[in-house]
Amino acid sequence: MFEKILIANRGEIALRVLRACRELGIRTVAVHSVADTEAKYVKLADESVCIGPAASALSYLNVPAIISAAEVTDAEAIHPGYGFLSENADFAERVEQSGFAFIGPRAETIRLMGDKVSAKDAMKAAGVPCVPGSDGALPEDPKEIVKIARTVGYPVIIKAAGGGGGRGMRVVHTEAALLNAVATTRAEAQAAFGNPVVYMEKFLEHPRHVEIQVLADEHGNAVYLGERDCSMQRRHQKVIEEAPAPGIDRKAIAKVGERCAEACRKIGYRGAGTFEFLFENGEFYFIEMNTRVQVEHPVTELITGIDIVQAQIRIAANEKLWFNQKDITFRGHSIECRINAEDPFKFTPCPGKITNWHTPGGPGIRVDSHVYNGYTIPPHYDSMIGKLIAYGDTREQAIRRMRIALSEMVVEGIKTNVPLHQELMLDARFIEGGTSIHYLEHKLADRNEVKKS
Ligand code: MV4
Repeated sequence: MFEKILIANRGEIALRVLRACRELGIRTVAVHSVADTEAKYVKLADESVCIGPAASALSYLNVPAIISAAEVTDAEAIHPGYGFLSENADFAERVEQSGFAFIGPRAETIRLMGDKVSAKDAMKAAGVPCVPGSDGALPEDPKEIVKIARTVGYPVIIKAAGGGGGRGMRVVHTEAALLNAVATTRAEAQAAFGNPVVYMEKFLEHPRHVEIQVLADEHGNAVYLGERDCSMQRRHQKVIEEAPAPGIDRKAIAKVGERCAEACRKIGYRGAGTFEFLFENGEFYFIEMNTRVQVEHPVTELITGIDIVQAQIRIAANEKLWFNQKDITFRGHSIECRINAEDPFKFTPCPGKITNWHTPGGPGIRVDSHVYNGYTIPPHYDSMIGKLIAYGDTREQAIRRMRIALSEMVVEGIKTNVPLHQELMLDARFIEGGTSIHYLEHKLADRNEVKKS
């Protein structure tokens, strides 16, 4: 096992990785920007290194500074967390070339999944069900493009190979709009990602976002840890996640989960990963793969009892998976509310000083947050200040516990989205379960309509 790990991230995930390291008896190095000198994980880490000014581009994205910090502190491995450099194949390559272990997949795997066309090709070849569409990149020939769209059937969606997570896509409803949409998406993709390659899919109108968590080791073993439903989102930012996904047949999950695990074995995947699917009319359609630990990993941890961050570290240290698929059991239900420092109605960020902070507790409640009473949220980063995670024997119990937890939560000095979560935990459609990816946005639009009238 490693003796010392450098954590190349900030916020709650830096603290989460630090705690995993502690439990494994591994010493930690926190790297931080000037703006995060007072952060909790910086103080709790065994060592810390300031790697640059507040701007992420000069600190948390500063590859030479991070590698130098690993060198001077004699760390053996680097955990990238999520966001920042976590899915940057060049970073993973530089880390390994500098003699450190990258806690994540091999650079070539990150590169394969970073290109959404090659990711889909690889998954299709490995037997993962995909959204029907162009097989690979769209050709230049307009006649060919029109032909492909006729075969797929309108509406279609044009997506950038270099995009992902909702960036660089355009829905097309008619043949008349097709070629313009392709040209515009290409131009935007070139400008945003330096890659004009686009592909086409059938546009699914009311899907749910259901993702499969996997773990794979360097010895050919791979398992799936069930699914998460992340449909409750606004502008491609997830707001609530839960596991298991309400109302989906367990046999269907086992089938798609096994396909994902088998795909991991086929491509030689290493570490934790997430297969993103759209789920509509009882079918799963792969869209993208994430090669990092995800914000919402705790809901899976609570229903499986498996520590995903520790698993990432042990896999990076070349350990064999210490359990197999039949040892994994799914018990109870877990829901996560992302707590953001933002206006609960206008969604504008609201950084500043927390003048009073009390977190809830009691049976089945977990709070993953790096903030504390008197902490000042810097304006330079993401507005998520923590995650409230509830567990119960049933979904109903998890919801009840979440309502109580939200009522106990005290955050003063800044605005947060706690009132939105309180509203959602009482929302009839949420309580029923199984809402589509559009539900929250429609609900918020309706709410604004009511306010205007
Ligand atoms: C789609 C889709 C409908 N049909 N693909 C958005 C994020 C990116 N990961 C893929 N996205 C979508 N791809 C087809 N063929 C709808 C979306 C989508 C979405 C997906 C997941 C979660 C939230 C979303 C919000 C809007 C659109």
